[in-house]
Amino acid sequence: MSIIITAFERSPDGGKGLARDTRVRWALEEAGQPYEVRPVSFSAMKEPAHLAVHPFGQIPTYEEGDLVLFESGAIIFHIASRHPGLLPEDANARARAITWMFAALNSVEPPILEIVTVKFAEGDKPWSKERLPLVLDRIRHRLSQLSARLGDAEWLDGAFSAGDLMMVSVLLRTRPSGILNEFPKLAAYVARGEARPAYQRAFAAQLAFNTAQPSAA
Ligand code: GTB
Repeated sequence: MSIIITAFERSPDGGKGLARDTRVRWALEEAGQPYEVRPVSFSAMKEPAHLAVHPFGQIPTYEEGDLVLFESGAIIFHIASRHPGLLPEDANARARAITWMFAALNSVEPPILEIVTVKFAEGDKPWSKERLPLVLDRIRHRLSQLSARLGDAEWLDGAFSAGDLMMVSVLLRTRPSGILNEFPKLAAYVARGEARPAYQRAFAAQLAFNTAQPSAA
């Protein structure tokens, strides 16, 4: 059954891999699953055809036969559940890997996303400049806790898992802020994720997609 995901027609990051289709591409590459990409423009995202696939008018989505999914976490959990390589066989280790997926999405990503809110959505507000250092300190607090837990381990809990895929993807969102450099163990952890051949293929694919010349038609 062929897999189709959606991605920005042109990501605002110009191919830096920060949009959430990259994490889905990465999971598919780790699982050895071929996929196609349907580009969606910002305006098309809010049209009924795309809203039927994604109720919030966003990317990424995932279609496989009559299965239609949205939310990168649910998509990656689905891929990891159906194919070997992203979740351990042992039931307890599997539960812990899933816990790290949730931790990435529910405890680490939210403070990081506040940077975007404060800089862009609220950038013109008079209190925005004062708020930014508070947001950065909240991120620092969470990253220091994560760094303490990771310690000198290669991955969060034994072998690389979907938990690491999600955590590395979330941490990559801090790259434009430079804050990751304050946490050498986390920076090295992210570098290990980026060095994985599956990540490299996913990154190259989204870059090619975002830098392709528009067709003459
Ligand atoms: N919780 C959802 C999930 O995990 O799938 C969130 C999905 C989401 O935020 N999608 C964004 C989107 O479709 C793209 S990834 N936005 C358009 C809209 O809401 O209208 C977020 C994103 C966008 C751009 C960059 N960038 O340019 O660096 C990085 C991340």
